[in-house]
Amino acid sequence: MPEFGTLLLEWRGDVAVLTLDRPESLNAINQAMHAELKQAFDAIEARSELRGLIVTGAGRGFCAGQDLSERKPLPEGHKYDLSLSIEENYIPLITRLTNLGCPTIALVNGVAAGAGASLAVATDMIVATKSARFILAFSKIGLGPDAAISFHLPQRIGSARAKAMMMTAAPIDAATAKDWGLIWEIVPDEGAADEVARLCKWLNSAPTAALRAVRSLVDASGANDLQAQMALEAQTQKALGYTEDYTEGVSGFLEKRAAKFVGR
Ligand code: LHQ
Repeated sequence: MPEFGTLLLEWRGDVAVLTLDRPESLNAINQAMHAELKQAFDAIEARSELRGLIVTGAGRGFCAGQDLSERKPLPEGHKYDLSLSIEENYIPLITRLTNLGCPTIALVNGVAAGAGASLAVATDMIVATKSARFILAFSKIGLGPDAAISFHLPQRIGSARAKAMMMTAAPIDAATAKDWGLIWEIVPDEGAADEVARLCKWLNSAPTAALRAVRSLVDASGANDLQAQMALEAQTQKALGYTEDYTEGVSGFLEKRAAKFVGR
């Protein structure tokens, strides 16, 4: 298991729990964290049995986005090319997260701002603590959205709310986020650790291939027409019908017992 300075990566069974660990800056993503995120994803992707990823933050925040202390204005006549960091860091990060062969969950334990919100929204499912807030802070510093939030957010909450969130940078609390369908569940602030344990237990006993199929199908639905989507569903069920978990699921039902899924 790699040792990190800005992250914690632990395994609970076959579920990876990735904790952003720079609480003094609300887990803002600096260059060191970007580098360690790459190593963490190398380790996660290399796992032979991978049944889930939970991303959360240490301390009172989830992630405050890009570390702005690394973006101090340059001397007169010099400017940063912001596309470089996006192409080198954020695009690979979101690509790897959304391509992972298991369900991904963000446990948003406090403020999620800028690219921190983008990271949470790129997961399959968000659980947030009661005091969590989502702030699309980009416009506050004169930037547009990045790290795929302009792709994912309108899909989740519709373009009117997504545009207003991104233009105003207004903090959206957990209750509103749930009302809008951005998050699945709210847990008490002091219940975050228990929730991680509960989610790990569920993911470690879930039919992983079937959950992975949910993401593939839902993600494909935006670009497919009805016939293409139904054909994809048929092909997906064909593949799932050959899995150990399908055989076990049906046996469990017929034998009136809980199925014991192995994730394959
Ligand atoms: C921070 C940060 C932070 C460093 C809090 N950096 N220290 C951008 C540029 C380039 C390329 C790619 O993409 C991007 C994407 C982006 O992510 S742009 C958006 C960047 N993030 C922001 O603009 C958010 C900035 N932070 C805030 O607005 C506030 O801190 C929020 C609303 C998140 C939380 O407010 P509070 O709860 O009042 O906490 P705080 O402001 O007191 O922050 C606590 C500490 O964390 C503080 O440090 P200090 O030494 O004073 O205690 C902050 O400076 C530090 N911090 N965010 N992004």
